[in-house]
Amino acid sequence: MSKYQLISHHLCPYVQRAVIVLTEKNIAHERTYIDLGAKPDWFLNISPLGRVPILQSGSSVLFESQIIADYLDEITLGSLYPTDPLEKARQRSWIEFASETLKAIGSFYSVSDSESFEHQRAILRDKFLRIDREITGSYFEGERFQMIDGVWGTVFRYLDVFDRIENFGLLENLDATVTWRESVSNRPSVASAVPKGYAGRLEQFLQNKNSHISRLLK
Ligand SMILES: N[C@@H](CCC(=O)N[C@@H](CS)C(=O)NCC(=O)O)C(=O)O
Repeated sequence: MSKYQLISHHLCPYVQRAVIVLTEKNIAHERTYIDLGAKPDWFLNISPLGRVPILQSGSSVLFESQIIADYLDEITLGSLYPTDPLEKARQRSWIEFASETLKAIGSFYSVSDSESFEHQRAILRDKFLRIDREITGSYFEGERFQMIDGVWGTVFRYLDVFDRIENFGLLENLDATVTWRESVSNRPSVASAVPKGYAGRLEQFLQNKNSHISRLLK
């Protein structure tokens, strides 16, 4: 049995955040996928917030994806953060912004009428407009893959499915973000962070939402 067990869900972007660091840092681990619609008792017993990811190491339980990702980064060589404390803090600010962008994506695919959908589309577009100004290379900062790139890789993955539905113009004229998205999505740790059949599962999930985007999917 591996030292680390990651309690996961097939579609969860926060789980991917941990998986990307486990892969980048070559950390042996096992993953257990659970059904969040029928959470097992053993999971509810160990997960204080009832959410994935959970990282178990012996009798220790860690929760909250960024805390897990930072711990895995700290116990291995070659940090995925800049060494300068101010630059590190700045990147962590934009990591927090990625979590807010994931919430905006959740609203974007959940609203049921076209007016609310357009409103959420504008909110989401604004998130990309803001991050676009911060990018300084083919990765977020220069040419080195860092923690922030993996985190935003989990955001960009949604766009792959959205793009198959329609051009929502989320990245229109945002050339830096378009390049960044491509570099990050091609990074092996990011590309392999989801289980087989991910895209089909996400489409099914969106279809079941009974929202505006569900109707566009059909
Ligand atoms: N802030 C948390 C968010 C994790 C999260 O929202 N996980 C979702 C799946 S993507 C979950 O477990 N939801 C189940 C629930 O809230 O009941 C983190 O970064 O770990």
